Formats: sequence, C-alpha cells, structure tokens
Amino acid sequence: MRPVIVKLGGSVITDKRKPFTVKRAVIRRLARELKEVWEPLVIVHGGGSFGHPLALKYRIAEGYRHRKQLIGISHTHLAMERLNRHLIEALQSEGIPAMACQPSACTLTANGRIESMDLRPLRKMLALGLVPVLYGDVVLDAAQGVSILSGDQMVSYLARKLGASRVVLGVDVDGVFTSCPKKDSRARLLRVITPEDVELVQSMEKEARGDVTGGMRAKVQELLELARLGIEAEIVNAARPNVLREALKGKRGLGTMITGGK
Ligand code: IP8
Repeated sequence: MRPVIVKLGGSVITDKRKPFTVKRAVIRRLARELKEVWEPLVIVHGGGSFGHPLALKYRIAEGYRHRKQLIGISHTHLAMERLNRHLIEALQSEGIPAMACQPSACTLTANGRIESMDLRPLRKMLALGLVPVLYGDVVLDAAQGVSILSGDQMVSYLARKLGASRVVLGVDVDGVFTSCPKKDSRARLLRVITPEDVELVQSMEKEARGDVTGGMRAKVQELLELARLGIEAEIVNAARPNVLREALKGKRGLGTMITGGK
C-alpha cells in the first residue's frame, strides 16, 4: 500500500502577514479537493504565521541555549497544534477520517536532520484507512537540544520510508521559478528539475522572509533526495482551485517536477 504524500504549505493555509491567521475558505476548499483522492493519503502541513514567528522570536532553530527558550518551545508547539486542529476540523467536515500525528512525540533529530521517527502508529493508521496529518514542529535534537523540523524534510523522509506513490508540495506560486516571482517580473517557471541542476539549485533563494526553515531552495533540495531514489515529486500552486486535486490524482506537469531524469 503505497500512499500519496501531500504537503500543504504554510503560505497557502495561513495569512503570513497576520500572526495566527488561517485562510479558512482556502482550507475548506483544499479539504474538498483532498476528499477526491482515493489512494491512502498522508498530509503534512507547514507553519505559516503560526509556527514561524514564534520559532524566530525564541531562536529555536539555532538550538537550546537558554532556559528562556523553554516557554518559547512550548508556545511554538501549541501554535502548530492549533493550526493542525483547524485543518483536521475542515477535513472531518468533508468526512475525511483525519487524525493528528504529533511529530515531536515520535521524532528525534541530530543537527536538524531526522535521526529517528517511530512510524509504527502511522503505518497502522494508514492500514486502518485513517488519514494521518503531520506538521512542521519543534522537536528534540540529539546534538543541539531542540530544532525546527520542517514539513518539507518530513515529506521527504516519509516518502522514502513509506515508499510513496506520489509526492506533491502545494505552495502559493505556480512552481519553482528562476527567481522569486513575487519580486521579479522576469522570473521564469521551471518545468523540470533534476539532480544534475546543481548550479541552478545553488542560485535559488536560500531564505524565505519570516521562515526559519528556508525558502524554495530547501524544498527543492529535500525533493532532489527523493528524485535520486527514483521517487518523483511535484511542486504545484495549491492556491489555485483544483490544481492540488489534479496533481494528487496523478496529472503531471502542472507545476515543477523534481525528477531523476529529464
Ligand atoms: O513551514 C515549520 O514547518 P515548515 C514549523 O514546513 C515551525 O517549514 C514550527 C516553524
């Protein structure tokens, strides 16, 4: 049973200009689109205006350095749980048997990279027909005390471990561009990226404003790990109605494909 793995980007489901604000109508629409996917599904979502401002304020991605960060760790996690709840409720309203999976309770990282993740409960959920919903989270880290685990890294890890049939990342632009399309009108959409495009990936934006886990480059790098193993992924615009649904149902070429060969 090879699941489809989807990431709902924080910029799609939250309003990044306003702290702790969800895009309710978008979440409801995405829940309707996800309802049309018949294969076993694993959903992961990003932090958007819930997790990132707090993670930034308490410098959690840099590791544990001071007791004052503890309350920040607690707040960051709770903010992610709140966002997760919005999503679960919307999915339930569509009849999707969604169930939250708390990454910080089953994952350890070392210097920000997943060292271990107990996937037994998640596999059981899938076998039963439940839809696990995970999220970028603050997690305990063997080397630096704590770290921020991005939804993107989780998607890549889960796809490898679960042998995903399809991986789709929903973002709020049409895919991966030569430069940021929100700032540069000459930005060109890239249709395919392969492991050979090393220079291209290096030239991509390293950081996204207000995000502690990196910009498009980090996403592409995570997905290239998968491409090297023969698991193709696509980055599509989930802010446009029905694009995510079509991508999840198997349509290719709607955004940027990250694949093993052109
Ligand atoms: O938005 C980050 O997840 P991402 C989660 O997938 C937190 O990078 C807690 C900032």
